[in-house]
This record gives sequence, C-alpha cells and structure tokens, in this order.
Amino acid sequence: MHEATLGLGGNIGDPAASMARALTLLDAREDCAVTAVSQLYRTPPWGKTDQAWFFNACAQVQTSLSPEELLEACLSIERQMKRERLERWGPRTIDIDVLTFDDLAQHTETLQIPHPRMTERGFVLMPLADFAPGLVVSGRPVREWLKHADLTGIEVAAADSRWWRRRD
Ligand code: PH2
Ligand code: MG
Ligand code: MG
Repeated sequence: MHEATLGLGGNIGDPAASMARALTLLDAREDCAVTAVSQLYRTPPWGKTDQAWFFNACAQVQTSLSPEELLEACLSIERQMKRERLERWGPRTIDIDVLTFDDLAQHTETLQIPHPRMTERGFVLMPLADFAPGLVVSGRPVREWLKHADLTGIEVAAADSRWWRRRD
C-alpha cells in the first residue's frame, strides 16, 4: 500500500460539489481509500489573477496503484466530470493534482512528484497542513513551507473535514 496526497481545486460551477463528487468517486474504487480530507478553503486566484476565486482542498489516499495509475485515475475523474480547461492556470470546473506519493521524488515528462509548485502555493500548503503538517516535502515539513507562504485572502469555507461526505 502507498500513501499519496492530492490537491483539489476549481472555480467554475459548484466547485465544492465537484470536489466532493471527485473524492467520493475515488473512495469508491477498490484500489483507493480516502483516509483524510482537509477543511474546504476559498482562495484568491494564483498565477492568472483575472478570474474567479477558487475553492481548494487536499486529501490523503491509501492506494495500491502506481503513481502513474493514480494520476490516470484522477484525470479520468476530471474527464468524467467533463472538466473544461481553456488555458494554463485558467478557470476550471475541477483540477485534481497528485502532490506527493510516499517519499518519492520523480521528475518525468508525465508526472512530477512532489508537485513542482506545491511548496510555494498557500492554497495547497494550508489545506495540506490540516492533516499532514509533518509531511516532509523537498526536505522540509509542510508546516515549515507554510510559514514562508503567502496566505493573503485565503479563507476557511467549511471548518470541518466531512464537507465532502453525502448527508443523506
Ligand atoms: N490552480 C491553478 C492556478 N491558480 N489558484 C488558486 N487559488 N487555486 C488553484 O487551485 C489554482 C490557482 C492551476 O492548477
Ligand atoms: Mg493544479
Ligand atoms: Mg492539474
């Protein structure tokens, strides 16, 4: 079994519902179990700033899949949810990124782990620190990276980790 972390985000439609659905679909697979989920955050757009605010969250997954297979599972859920993506860093209904995979460091064309920009992004570090403050990424624990991150404008939108579970 492997332990991976994922970053989820979106800023079109109902991103909280899309992220909840994505996590539910992933958890329903035989080969993936969602074992921790962060609070839900509202975050100002990063990189391309003239677009709607995002919702972001992170999750921990136990999986028997390889990193490439896990990425494919995430992309397949994005496709299933009819992700629209018009431009790099632009608006999207759902984005699911593999952030870490055990303590793997791999930088190939298809998959870069740890996610190359995660240590600079408040919208990744803040949710990740909810359940994995001690997780070491590129030589430093998440809580250390978080101290150096720009968290301006980031708000908690749902202050519990069960926001993604169906209530019925
Ligand atoms: N994702 C991007 C680009 N910019 N900004 C925020 N706040 N949240 C995101 O998830 C995000 C972004 C590309 O993946
Ligand atoms: Mg992304
Ligand atoms: Mg992505």
